[in-house]
Amino acid sequence: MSTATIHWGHFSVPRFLREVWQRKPLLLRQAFPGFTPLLSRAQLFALAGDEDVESRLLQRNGRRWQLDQGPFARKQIPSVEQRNWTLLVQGVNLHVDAASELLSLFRFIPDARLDDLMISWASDGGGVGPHQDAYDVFLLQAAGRRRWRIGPVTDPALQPGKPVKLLAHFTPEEDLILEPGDMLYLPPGWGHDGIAVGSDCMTYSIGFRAPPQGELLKEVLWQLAESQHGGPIYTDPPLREGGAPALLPPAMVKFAAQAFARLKPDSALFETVLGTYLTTPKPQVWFEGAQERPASLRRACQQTGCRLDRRSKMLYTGQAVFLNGEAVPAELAASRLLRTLADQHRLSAMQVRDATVDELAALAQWCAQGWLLTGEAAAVPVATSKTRRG
Ligand SMILES: [Mn+2]
Repeated sequence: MSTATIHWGHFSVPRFLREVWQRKPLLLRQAFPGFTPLLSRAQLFALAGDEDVESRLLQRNGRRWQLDQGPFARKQIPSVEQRNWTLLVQGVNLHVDAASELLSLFRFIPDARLDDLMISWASDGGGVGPHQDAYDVFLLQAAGRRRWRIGPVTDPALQPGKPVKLLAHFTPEEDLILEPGDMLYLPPGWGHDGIAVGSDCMTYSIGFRAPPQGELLKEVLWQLAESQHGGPIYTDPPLREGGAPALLPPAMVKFAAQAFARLKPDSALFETVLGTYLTTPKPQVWFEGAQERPASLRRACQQTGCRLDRRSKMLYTGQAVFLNGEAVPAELAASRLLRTLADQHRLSAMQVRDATVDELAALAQWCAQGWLLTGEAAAVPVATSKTRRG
């Protein structure tokens, strides 16, 4: 697949960011003219059979919904002729280079917001029902047709007793049919209900997560607590024998409150927490390390350049560089070369030749861990799906 560009029509990236992003939906007809699906139906179903891939199967029978979690053997997936079911495959960009390349077209949004590419396949009538998400999402129609009914959510109440979150009272404002190559953008909290019109409907959801503040706070507090290394241990105040052994000692409550009051988070800590948290690979991600020795990996980087593996996540701030859940060592924290790698996802042989000894050692180390690819693998990725099957 040649990764085309997004055809913005009357829009452009700057105009989209100024007028639409996080504000209102936008339908881009033929955003990808002549779009060819990155995976066939058979390849997608095969991916859903892999234990390292997150997948779900949702079937509707009248008002009854049934949700199952993958992996799915082919015989567990209903016949494509059967109506009203959909298969959702999460994180396709982690497994398919071409999907990762497609996501790179959306890097006008900060990487820190990017979640994944989910592919849904639906039989006639299939869909996930009316709902809203805490995501900005681009819904690219890859094959077949899907009818989208969209509208602001005025009542967030959910239908009781359903295995998925379905809006109880959804009043769509717009009714759209998307054809292959069309793309619909929806801001977070916008209600939507997409139903396959005819079989073989494939929709690509490019999701940008809006993390809730409480979730980030949880990470900050967790890391702050870790940095205390346990701290002083609790000692009893003078005890007197009494008739209330089950009473929680007020001194212990005060002791916990003092520990909290002693926390002095500075802005560097918040950066470290977010940088490591947002680059931590998802639990089902694993890397294949390289077998070569450090010296030959260094030479390979210098001769062919290198690129980030599609599963690697890299972010930076003014003070730090983060890769796959780790901050780089202090001597590399100011590296411009590493920031270039983070922004471009690759370094040319010429760029690597300017690397310092420390930078080159780090690149070789990451190659050894499989976070970075070099040699032939560093060349422009080809559209191959993952070969390993669980
Ligand atoms: Mn959705």
